[in-house]
Parts: sequence; structure tokens; C-alpha cells
Amino acid sequence: MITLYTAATPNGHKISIALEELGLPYQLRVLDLSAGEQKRPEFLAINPNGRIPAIVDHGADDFAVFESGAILIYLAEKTGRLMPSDAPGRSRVLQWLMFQMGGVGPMMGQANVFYRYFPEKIQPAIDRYQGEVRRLFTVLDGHLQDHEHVAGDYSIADIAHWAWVRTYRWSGVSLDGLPHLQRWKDAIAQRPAVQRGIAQPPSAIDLAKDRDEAAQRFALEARRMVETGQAHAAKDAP
Ligand SMILES: N[C@@H](CCC(=O)N[C@@H](CS)C(=O)NCC(=O)O)C(=O)O
Repeated sequence: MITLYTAATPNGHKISIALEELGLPYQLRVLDLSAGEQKRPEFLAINPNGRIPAIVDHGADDFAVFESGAILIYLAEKTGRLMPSDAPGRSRVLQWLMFQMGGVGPMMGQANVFYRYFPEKIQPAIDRYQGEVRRLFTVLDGHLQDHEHVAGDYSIADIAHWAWVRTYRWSGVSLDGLPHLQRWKDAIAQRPAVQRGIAQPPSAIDLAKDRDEAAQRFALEARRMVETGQAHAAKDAP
């Protein structure tokens, strides 16, 4: 049994999708990020960085893993699936996984901060991050022109990218003119395990309705977190 500490975010969904794909038994611990549960001492003992996702593998002496990329690699190596074991195949998956962890994820995250959450609209910052996301999407689109998946067969590299790319509208970035990325995004969305994974837990917002009341409430909570650099209840934590 694995405990997944998570929330309804792209990084959290990477892991629930992988666990669903692998059919591993797991239980969810959904942390309330706006209440600061991720900064409490009991969670910091699992992830000193105070962010989701993290897992504890109870079948392996309660071994804890944090950072979504490291968790995906751990799960792939534990099962021998979703990543090849030969050196070139493994390297290809890791290259595209690092590209997601160091590029697509952080740039979309910062685009969200400046486009959605900051009360001041700092246009050069919005342009910078949205432009960088679009550039990275164009790299993926070019690669997917001659490849069905991101790195060989369907792998943890697809899962890591897909969990973020599907939220492109929230970052205010278009997929227009990127037909290969759209083809890949729509194909992965059809996978039953992917559909189950993104419901663990379900998103608080409908990504197609990014200006409705739920979206505004979500953006307000996120704004409080990014403005203070810490969540609400963190100061009240024991
Ligand atoms: N590089 C980390 C990023 C984790 C991360 O930023 N998690 C966000 C949610 S997606 C979080 O926990 N935010 C709460 C906070 O910043 O306190 C990973 O991939 O696991």
C-alpha cells in the first residue's frame, strides 16, 4: 500500500495517474494547501520542502519520496513499467522528464502566478512566462510530429507532460497551430487510467470555464498563497 499526499494540481495528478496506470494499491491524503497543511511538521517529515506530491511506500519500510519526477521514477523502477530498462530508452524518458520538471512545469507555474494570481498585472512578466511556455510547447509539437509518444512507448514522460499541458488554458497559452501536441493531448486523455487519475482528487475548477465563480475563488486562494509565500494556517500549525 502506498499513501499519496496530494491535492488537485498537475503535479499531484501526475502521481495518481501513474498509480492508476500501474494498478498499485494506494490511499489518498488530500492536503488543504490554502490552509497550509503542507507546512505542518508531520508532512515536513515526509517532504522537507512542504509541497505536494509525496508518497510513503508502506511495503518498503515506509520509504518516503518527494518531488513528482522522483516519485514517477521510483514507481516505474519499482514495477519495471512505464520506463524502459535499457540505457538509451531510459535516458530518453529521463531527458523528456527533466524537460518537463525544469521547463514546462515551472514556466506554466509562473505564467499562472503572473497571469492569474498576482493582483498587479505585470505585463512583461506575463509575456515572458507565457512566451516561454509557448516556446516549450512548440518544441514538444515538433518532436511529436514524428513520434507517437514523448519518449518511445507511453511512459512517465507522457504522464508528467500531459498533467500540465491539459491545463494550458489556465496559463493563458494557446495550442492553436500545434496540431501534433493537440493530437497527443487528446489521445492520452482517452486512457481510462488517466481519466481515473485526474479524479483523484477532482479539480476544483472546470478548465474549460476559466472565468466562472469557481475559477475566481480558486485564483483568490492561490493569490493568498503566492503573495505571502506561505499558506494561511501555517503560522497556526503546532
Ligand atoms: N517540483 C515540485 C513542485 C511541487 C509543487 O510546487 N507543489 C505545489 C502544488 S502543484 C504545492 O504544494 N504548493 C503549495 C505551496 O507552495 O505551499 C514537484 O514537482 O513535486
